[in-house]
Amino acid sequence: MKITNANVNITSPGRNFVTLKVETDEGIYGLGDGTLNGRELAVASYLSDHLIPCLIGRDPFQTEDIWQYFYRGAYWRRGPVTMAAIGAIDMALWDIKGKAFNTPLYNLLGGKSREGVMVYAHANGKDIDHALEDVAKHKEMGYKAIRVQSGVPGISSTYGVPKGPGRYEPAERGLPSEYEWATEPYLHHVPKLFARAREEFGDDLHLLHDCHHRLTPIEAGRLGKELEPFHLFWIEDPTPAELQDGFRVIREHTTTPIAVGEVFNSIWDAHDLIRNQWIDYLRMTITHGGGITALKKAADFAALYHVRTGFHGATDLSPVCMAAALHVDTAIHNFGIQEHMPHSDETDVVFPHHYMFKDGFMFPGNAPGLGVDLDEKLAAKYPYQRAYLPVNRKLDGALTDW
Ligand code: CS2
Ligand code: MG
Repeated sequence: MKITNANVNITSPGRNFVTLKVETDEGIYGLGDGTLNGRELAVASYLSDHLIPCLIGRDPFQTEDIWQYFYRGAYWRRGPVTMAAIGAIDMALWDIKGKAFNTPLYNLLGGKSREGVMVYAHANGKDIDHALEDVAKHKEMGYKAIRVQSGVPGISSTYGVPKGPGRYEPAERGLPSEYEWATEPYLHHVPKLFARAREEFGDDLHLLHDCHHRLTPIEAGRLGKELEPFHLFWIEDPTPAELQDGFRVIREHTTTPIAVGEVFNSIWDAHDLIRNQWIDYLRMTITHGGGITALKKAADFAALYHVRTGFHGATDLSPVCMAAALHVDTAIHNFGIQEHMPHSDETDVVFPHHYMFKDGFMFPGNAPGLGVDLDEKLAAKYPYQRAYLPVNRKLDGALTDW
């Protein structure tokens, strides 16, 4: 089989997505997600201008060699743009392989290690009462694990909480908006939120929380320690992770499990975190981490150190990436949990898919390959719209991590 053509589709059914379609001389095509929230066009250009010309004519079954060709062969390694582009190609090639063998992707990755993939939902509210109402709603929908974020008194905008009515969506159309941040009110507030959550929902529901890179290691240690009585499933991104050593400090102070990795684009970003057992869950994204080939290796490496997976599944990853994550989740032994932030109906019809949700679990479906398609005619009705993630400032105006 030979790759005859590849093109990049950019569409915005509710939000922007970058999708690579790779075609072959046998009429089989594969899809890959290359969406990088707020930087979509850079990945599209990297693919169209630099990678696709080198892809034409290759055998799509050579997933390992093609991955190495674009990673090692570029001389310039890593970075979110490069790795999202490689991730899109890798995903599309695995999709082709599954379709060519007429089998769902998980069968090519080791088969089924489990029947269903436990997912966690997002619950949020402008204050504790509203956040807990939203938890009740998601529990009613069958979720066994729920991430809880609430507005913090004294801070006008908080990560994870929509500014108005409607679902939370991190990217906003137009230029970046500015959020506000203060650590002390947040640290006072979060233990109260989870005390109330345990009081109302008992011990069985898994509760999670995302700190979204905002604390120093010692502040994260304090938060983790104060949350111990409420036994969270994890706290996520307690501190920015460029300094992997920072997690040693957190570990010295708390037994609350830690999840990190949605902004990583290489296993080297997590190398010290994993081999020192400073984290419990690796949250890399199949797209941004370089695709299925790279993430399967990362998960196998993490398994040696009792680190499980909790792959990123926000709405800025397209249904193509969601499907890829569900196939990997189904196949690997050290799966932990999968994030599930449902796409809008507009997005779902542009990307018809076989994966499904039932009673707190998701299933990749049994269609060959990834089991996701792209309705190109419909996609063309939603042209790209400039959108950015917000930036964040402390109350004195200093820029801080969003
Ligand atoms: C988040 C994301 O899903 C998560 O845990 O941290 O919503 C993140 O903010 C976005 O993916 C950024 O693009
Ligand atoms: Mg997160």
